[in-house]
Amino acid sequence: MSFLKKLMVTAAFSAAMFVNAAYAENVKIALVVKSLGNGFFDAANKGAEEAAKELGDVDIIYTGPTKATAEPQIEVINSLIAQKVDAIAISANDADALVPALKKAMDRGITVISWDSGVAPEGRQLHLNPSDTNLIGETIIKLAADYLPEGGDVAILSASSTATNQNAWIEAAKKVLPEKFPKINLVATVYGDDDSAKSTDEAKGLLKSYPNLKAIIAPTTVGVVAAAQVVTDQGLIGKVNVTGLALPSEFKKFIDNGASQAVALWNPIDLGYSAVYLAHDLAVKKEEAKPGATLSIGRVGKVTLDDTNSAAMAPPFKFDKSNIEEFSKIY
Ligand code: RAM
Repeated sequence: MSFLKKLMVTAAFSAAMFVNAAYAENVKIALVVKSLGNGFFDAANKGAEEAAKELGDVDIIYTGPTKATAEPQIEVINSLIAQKVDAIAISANDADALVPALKKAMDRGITVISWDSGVAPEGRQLHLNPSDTNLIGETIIKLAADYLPEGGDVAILSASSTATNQNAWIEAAKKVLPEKFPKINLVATVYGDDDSAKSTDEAKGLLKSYPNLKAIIAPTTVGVVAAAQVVTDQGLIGKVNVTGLALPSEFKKFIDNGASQAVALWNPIDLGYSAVYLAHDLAVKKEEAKPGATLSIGRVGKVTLDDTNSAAMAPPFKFDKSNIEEFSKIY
């Protein structure tokens, strides 16, 4: 073999080695959701895949339990530890119950962040909120109050009773009620567990127990659809306004038929994108999670961590007759 040929063969061989090595070193990021089959999380996964493509060295494992509870989520975490993933980005079904399993993951060198629904600080390196918690709390009440000038009874249909995010929003909502919305009377909070059937039953139960109910506020994309369907089926359009946090693609028909005047949400695609971006940059040690740190998240911009290593993204966005059509095509 001529010297030149030898050189070319060696070069090709090393290039192949390099490609293999690069492939073997792809950062494995598990996007763990509260439960599978939820359109909100499927939209977040779209963003996760987008970030993976942009970063170029990421494999996404999109996973979660079938029910939105802590126990099966712990099993998912343990299996990801066994698979030796590089990072876990989780939307938690319980702030505390997941901590031991996530601590074990961190002890093994796995990067752990929470997003959407948080884990207690000792169980993760950072938490990414979709938006400011107090702002979301106030928004969900305002969405009902804006269409109730005379005030009246409202009830909350939440996700699971241990969901960190919904519980924080409801607490924030209750705080602003007396001062900012004195005519709004919150009569009950019930839990549909982000399960369509349970949410439907709970919505029916509210309508039965509170015949004067003027609005159902569901700060969950699963619950809000179930409640609007019940109001539609029971011929209560115009009497009970359903509102809360909804995915435009799933909810458009209830704005169209009048079961709801307006809902709100943030961009779930951006949220999934950002979670993966942050998990990646911590895993490859490009960024460090510490109070006060400002972290870059690609096309989404930057976030700054507070003293609990939490950050918040953009304000929620309101959807009504004027714009839901447009957004329903995006998420
Ligand atoms: C449901 C989930 C999720 C929440 C949205 C608004 O899909 O409970 O955690 O952020 O609603």
